[in-house]
Amino acid sequence: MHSGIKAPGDEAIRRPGWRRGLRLAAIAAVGFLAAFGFAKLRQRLNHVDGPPGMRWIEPGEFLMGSDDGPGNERPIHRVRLSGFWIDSHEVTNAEFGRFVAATRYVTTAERPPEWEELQRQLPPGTPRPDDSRLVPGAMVFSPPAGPVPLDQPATWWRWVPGACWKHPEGPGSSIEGREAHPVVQVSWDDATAYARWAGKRLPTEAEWEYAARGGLVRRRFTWGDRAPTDDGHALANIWQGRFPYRNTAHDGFERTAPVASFAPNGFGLYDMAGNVWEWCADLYAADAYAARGAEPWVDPAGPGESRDLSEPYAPRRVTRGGSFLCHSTYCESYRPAARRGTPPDTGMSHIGFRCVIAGRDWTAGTH
Ligand SMILES: [Ca+2]
Repeated sequence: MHSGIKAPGDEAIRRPGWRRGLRLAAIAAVGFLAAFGFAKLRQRLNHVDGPPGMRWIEPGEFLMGSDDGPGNERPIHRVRLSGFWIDSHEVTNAEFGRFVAATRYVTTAERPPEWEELQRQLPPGTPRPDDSRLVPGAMVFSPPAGPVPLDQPATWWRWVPGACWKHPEGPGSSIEGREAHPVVQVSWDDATAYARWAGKRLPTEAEWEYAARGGLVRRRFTWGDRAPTDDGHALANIWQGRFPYRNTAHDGFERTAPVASFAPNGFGLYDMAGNVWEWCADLYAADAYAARGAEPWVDPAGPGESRDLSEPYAPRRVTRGGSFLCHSTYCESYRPAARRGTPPDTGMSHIGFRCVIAGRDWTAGTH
């Protein structure tokens, strides 16, 4: 028989297998399309139903903290959270500007510091500073000319009278051209006031970390375990070079970057690592996790009082996410477990925030 002609028997044997393959492929295709369509539909519903610029974070449980980081991140413990909406990016200068225009809000950095308030945060007996020091201003990152001891942040931070959100580096600087950058030089009070105006609130520290992890479990970074390098593919706006005096800005940004300049995490959230630190609602306690046992903590709202042995007089609020100043040789605070306590009344070049709305239901605000 000619090899190109099939015997009737061959056809009969082959056809069922061929048909079965086709049927399986069809089923797989339908399944894929259904899943894809469902995901798309869900995404669209999110888009239509959700607050603008926010992502829905499903209720769930996660492992908070780390076992190999600084003591204030330990131990890893279980946390269960209700669902919430979270801003997909940090609050920008443009957004903050709309708030200020609508409310004529004056930020902490634009008001003269009150001695009575300062006094409460300083060791008893601290003399009153000269009036020339009690002027509006904020802390501006000012890189030294060369290497300095890394335990002396005062060598790279400068109190600049007149520095505020509109003039982040002081008088003469402006946010023109930086409308899409995260707002900085805002205090915890400023961030809270903005959130209230927007019908939102600041995230709890637990909500922030859950969102930052983007669904990954026990990973070192928001994108996985690959450590950023000084000359490799940029994963976030952090520091490259020698901290704090030589920044090669290999990632494209010496200071803040426009929000969403880097890839989002698994939950579609931008800049949960680097760019600017973000205020959280919680008071800061270095040992906040110590009392948390094996049972999951449900919707933890942080300690009732601020505890930080290194700063016994100044109550602090939690900041998260690290900033454009973070480098592995100084602080690897772009890790999602990293946490820091920051005086709530101080504006700084590298601190901003984002907001959340608790629960699926939300009411459209007027803004
Ligand atoms: Ca950078």
